[in-house]
Amino acid sequence: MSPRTIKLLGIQAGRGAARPGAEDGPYVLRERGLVQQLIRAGHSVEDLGDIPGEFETRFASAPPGPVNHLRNVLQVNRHTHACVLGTRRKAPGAFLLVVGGDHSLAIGTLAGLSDACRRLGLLWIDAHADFNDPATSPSGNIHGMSLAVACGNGHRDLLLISDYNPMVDEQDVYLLGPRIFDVGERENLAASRVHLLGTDEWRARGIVDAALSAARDLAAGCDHLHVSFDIDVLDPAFVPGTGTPVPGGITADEARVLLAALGRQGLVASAEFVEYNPSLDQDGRTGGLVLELIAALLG
Ligand SMILES: [Mn+2]
Repeated sequence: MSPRTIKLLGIQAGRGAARPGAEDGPYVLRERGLVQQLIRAGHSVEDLGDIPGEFETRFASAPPGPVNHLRNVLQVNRHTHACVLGTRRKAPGAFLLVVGGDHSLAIGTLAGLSDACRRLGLLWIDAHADFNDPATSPSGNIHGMSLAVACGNGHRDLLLISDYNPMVDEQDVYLLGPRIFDVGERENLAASRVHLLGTDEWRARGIVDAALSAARDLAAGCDHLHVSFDIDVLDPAFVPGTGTPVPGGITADEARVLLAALGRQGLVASAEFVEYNPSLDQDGRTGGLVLELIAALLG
């Protein structure tokens, strides 16, 4: 990607997940030189810090219910919505880079982006579909519901974070890489118009070719293209530091080449990297790879 102004936002969301630790992702990525890396690549960087506000972000276990930690996840995502919307309005030409945090944070980023643009396009790259609703979710963890909420299906209070419902039209979503589904989630997905390429089909069509073609298709109709990259789309062999690993994912090389191709194509206007969990990492290699993946997109 050619030199840009990058607005960097950390979202220390931890209570949408099943295990503690993802809330420390933004801190550790900064400690390991995320900002300096972007500057070395020639970009002008404004680090907006983490989401400000008076709320608890550290993980806590919850008695399982239909929507765990709803109040807290609402607070984090309302603040995220305001922060993303304000940033897009003040600096519409800047690239917004979000680092998480668990994937529940996408509700807030997509709400903000949706309210700031005319028509949002979304590449959701993930081992999971995150398409559960409170009735289909076996765990009640909101990080498995965030794409469904963005598409207009979920707890009412979450849907209301954005001025628009849905935040993104199903036909403007490409879901790449999922390889495990809950039963009701699979039914919801089958009934939707989301473009779905599971890992095997994605690889058969070409990891890079299929993603570039999806991005081109979205950019033809949408005025803002966002990439939501859940690092668990990679095989657990490459990312021990993530909370819900699923065997059979893409390799580190495939992910690097994919993101570099998307960066070169120049259609992506914002991206988030989520579900990096430093407390589960081994020898810091997941964190190192996340930095490499960000560099691949923005290098
Ligand atoms: Mn996810």
